Amino acid sequence: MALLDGYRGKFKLRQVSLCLLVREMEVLLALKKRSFGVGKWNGVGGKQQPGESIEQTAVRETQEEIGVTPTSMRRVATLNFYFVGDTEDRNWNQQVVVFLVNKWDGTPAESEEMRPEWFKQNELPFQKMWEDDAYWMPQVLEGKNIIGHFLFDENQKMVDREVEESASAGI
Ligand code: 8OG
Repeated sequence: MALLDGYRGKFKLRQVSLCLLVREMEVLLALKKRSFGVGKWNGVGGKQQPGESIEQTAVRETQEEIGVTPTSMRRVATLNFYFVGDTEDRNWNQQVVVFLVNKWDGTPAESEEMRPEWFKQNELPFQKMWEDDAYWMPQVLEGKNIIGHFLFDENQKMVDREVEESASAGI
């Protein structure tokens, strides 16, 4: 039995947004300067607030973190994260909803939280990214829709994964 079987579908997952700005052969990643994921390169995003759609969260977080407003974006992945030992009362599991953004207003700028930089899509800094990213980010940059499930242990090491292509990126 796959390790993930003990987790998948057991919890209501909090939703979190993640936006990847893309332009000709490049993707914008930002270095996280504080809190969860510090020192890692990632897209921009954060937690959904009450009353917000996940698309609204994605736009607000992108404005807050790098000072640009997405004007054209597409949902491309739904990633479910579980952590070994999660229970109803103590859990860090969450669902990351990923958007590709191909039009925006403004110019990406550094904030207290993140330092943005353009990377070639075929030269991503996987050694300094979340471990799961290598299993879905190249695919979404190629235009695929992905649904993923990932299990991490208490040292933030990935211990199981399931990644599938989907006709749409919904749940
Ligand atoms: O609000 P906060 O900074 O905690 O949001 C965390 C951000 O990190 C949010 O945009 C979702 C994103 N994120 C995870 N896990 C992973 C992951 O494994 N890979 C990537 N690329 N992003 C992740 O929370």
